[in-house]
Amino acid sequence: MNAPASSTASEIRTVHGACPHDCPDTCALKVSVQDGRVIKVQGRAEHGSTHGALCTKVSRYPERTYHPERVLHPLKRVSPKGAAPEFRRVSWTEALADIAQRLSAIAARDPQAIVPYSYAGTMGLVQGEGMAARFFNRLGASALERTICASAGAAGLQASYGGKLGMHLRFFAESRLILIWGSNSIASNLHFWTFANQAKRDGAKLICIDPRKTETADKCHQHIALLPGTDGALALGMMHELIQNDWLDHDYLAVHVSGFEGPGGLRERALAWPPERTAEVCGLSADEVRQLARDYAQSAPAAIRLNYGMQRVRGGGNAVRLIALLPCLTGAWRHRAGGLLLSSSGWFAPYKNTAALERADLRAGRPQRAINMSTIGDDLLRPASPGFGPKIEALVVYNSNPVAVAPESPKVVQGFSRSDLFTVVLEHFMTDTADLADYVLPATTQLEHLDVHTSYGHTDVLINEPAVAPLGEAKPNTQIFRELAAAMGFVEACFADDDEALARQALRGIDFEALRAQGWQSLPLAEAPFAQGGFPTPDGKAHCDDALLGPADHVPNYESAVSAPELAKRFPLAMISPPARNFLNSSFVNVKSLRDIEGEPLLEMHVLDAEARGLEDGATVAVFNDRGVYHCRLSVSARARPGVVNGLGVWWRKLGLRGSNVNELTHQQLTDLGRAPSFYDCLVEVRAA
Ligand SMILES: Nc1nc2c(c(=O)[nH]1)N[C@H]1C(S)=C(S)[C@@H](COP(=O)(O)OP(=O)(O)OC[C@H]3O[C@@H](n4cnc5c(=O)[nH]c(N)nc54)[C@H](O)[C@@H]3O)O[C@H]1N2
Ligand SMILES: Nc1nc2c(c(=O)[nH]1)N[C@H]1C(S)=C(S)[C@@H](COP(=O)(O)OP(=O)(O)OC[C@H]3O[C@@H](n4cnc5c(=O)[nH]c(N)nc54)[C@H](O)[C@@H]3O)O[C@H]1N2
Ligand code: SF4
Ligand SMILES: [Mo]
Repeated sequence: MNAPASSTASEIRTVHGACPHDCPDTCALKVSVQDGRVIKVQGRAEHGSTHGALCTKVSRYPERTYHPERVLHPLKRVSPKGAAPEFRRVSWTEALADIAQRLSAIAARDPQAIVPYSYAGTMGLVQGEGMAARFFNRLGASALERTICASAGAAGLQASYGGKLGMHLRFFAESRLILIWGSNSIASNLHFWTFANQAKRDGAKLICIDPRKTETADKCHQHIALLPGTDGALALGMMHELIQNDWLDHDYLAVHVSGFEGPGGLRERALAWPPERTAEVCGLSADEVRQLARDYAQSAPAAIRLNYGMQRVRGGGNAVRLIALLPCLTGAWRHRAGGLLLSSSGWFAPYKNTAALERADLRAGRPQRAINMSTIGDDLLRPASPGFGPKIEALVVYNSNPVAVAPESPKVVQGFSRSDLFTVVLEHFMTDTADLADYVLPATTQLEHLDVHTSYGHTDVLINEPAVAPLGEAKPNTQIFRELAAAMGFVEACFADDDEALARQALRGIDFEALRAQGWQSLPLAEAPFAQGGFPTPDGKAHCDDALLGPADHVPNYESAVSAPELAKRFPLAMISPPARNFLNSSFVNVKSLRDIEGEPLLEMHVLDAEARGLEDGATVAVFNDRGVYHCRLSVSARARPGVVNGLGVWWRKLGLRGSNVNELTHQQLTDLGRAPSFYDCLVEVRAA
């Protein structure tokens, strides 16, 4: 049933798949194949969290795979960088030989001038950093700090808990109170919403904490529309109330938490945040803060679904660190339906054999400088220097679309347009990034290759079997790096490992045959992981003594009236740019049926802000600051709170209005912890275009 073998005419065969996208749900797929063609992609009914349902995007996965604009053979650039992109079809032999020659010449001077650039176009262990990491380690290339999404929150969780660990998804169904915090779950974490909705039907209260009145906020009992970047302050204000009203679990605190009591401890620091101060910083009323703390303390079990939206600001790391301590103060962790979930990915750590998969030993002690993917705009424009190392001379991009998704795109575009930069892009489509490549190499989609997947929203390992043969001349990422390794003269045996060997090497303690047979394997984990403490820190306790910012637990955004008053006079609106429901980051923007649902790139603005500017609903507007201009359609909407505008979705620049997207406006300053971008820490002004 799982073999990619050919089927007899008209017989429908089903194949076990896994959704490859950067989404916490990692759905189990049932892929139906007829006459060598995928005819349908559905959710596996038997899989616990997938429950037979997919989001609209991935139900359209065949439309994406069989898209008439799929790149199906290697392309070589024939127009100068900066001019309209023109490419010529070349053979794999010609492309690989030329790329190997170009990279070898650079490597002979300094291999660190070559930089891999990848993220989560696929989350698969095999097609992600499987063969690719081996290739770049053997080459001695620069490392990439993969910070663009989650590293501030990861650092916050690490500080509090010692790892990226959280509640089990399914037990949210039994919670009495759920704080949906910085998460538009209905759009971006649909299969969590199913469990939250179950709790709601059983009488639980749902509270959404989000500057935007999202589709999820519509379905919650209460919406707390705080200002962007003030979540750390809100957590401190809640703690103030928990302490003042003695809503603490003293036994849990005494045995399982360190750094709460004593001079400089969290108790003392939180007492500096009475509801009035908190309310002023957060743009809320003091009663909202008091009532939130009361609800949180008095409804057991209380659960928090935190998501990454709230950590894309200067203080994002410490905000996560503080929110993660709330269930330690109340002892919510004692119950399996209490606690917090930001990411479950740490549960997989013992089962992932990264050393075997990525083979860091192939670096053989050579130096390795790291380039932060979130500052690629600046770094491409930097000359060689002792602090920076060599100028970047070559980029190999796979599983990512940096020209659209990285912050401050005017600089990213300028960097990618350098005529002396050699860029290779492995892609399905001619994205904004592929348009600036020297070579575009056709990669397979999830329906055409093998992979294994972990998840950051649940705790199952999944397999994805290839359903059909690669289309055209497309090859899996692994195969492209295998052939590139051969062309470069790398002879180590590990470059001959096939994808199944890579999949087996990537996992340990998982029965691979059982995984194949069922399509997934669940990790054997405790139901209430921290009921008796046991955090993965050296002393087994949760830590609030890591005052990583020093005495200030909360910092205002880089761009705010508090920290940059002159800037705020010129650009008085705070802009956040959360995901669009029918795209996945910049993926699917080119799938017409999905783009038709989204319509046009939108900026949501409150009616008071629109009236103050004489702007009408539906107008084409220019959103601008000192970094750039973004053209989009204005939606005068109650989804925006006064003073905050919502620029939805990361559109492909070339499919947006006048060739721009929201990252024209974002900046490259990094978060307090984790060296991540602060996409939602951005001031703008808006005028009619
Ligand atoms: N449909 C769809 N699903 C997706 C994605 C997508 O692009 N489209 N992206 C995927 C990816 S890459 C990720 S990382 C995950 C999670 O990605 P997230 O970015 O967490 O996704 P959301 O839950 O949609 O959005 C976060 C929410 O945070 C809110 N927010 C913004 N600033 C603040 C703030 O300062 N404080 C608070 N409390 N809230 C704030 C936004 O208004 C938004 O509603 O989702 C994944 N799922
Ligand atoms: N302003 C703003 N910017 C943001 C965000 C935001 O909320 N606001 N969100 C940020 C977040 S959370 C993230 S995670 C990043 C996401 O940034 P990226 O990880 O770059 O995500 P995508 O834009 O989806 O681009 C992934 C690309 O990989 C390609 N791909 C998919 N599978 C394969 C494969 O098997 N092989 C190859 N070679 N290519 C493949 C797809 O075709 C797609 O073009 O964007 C960030 N940028
Ligand atoms: S994008 Fe998320 S919800 Fe949609 S199919 Fe993939 S894992 Fe499931
Ligand atoms: Mo992300």
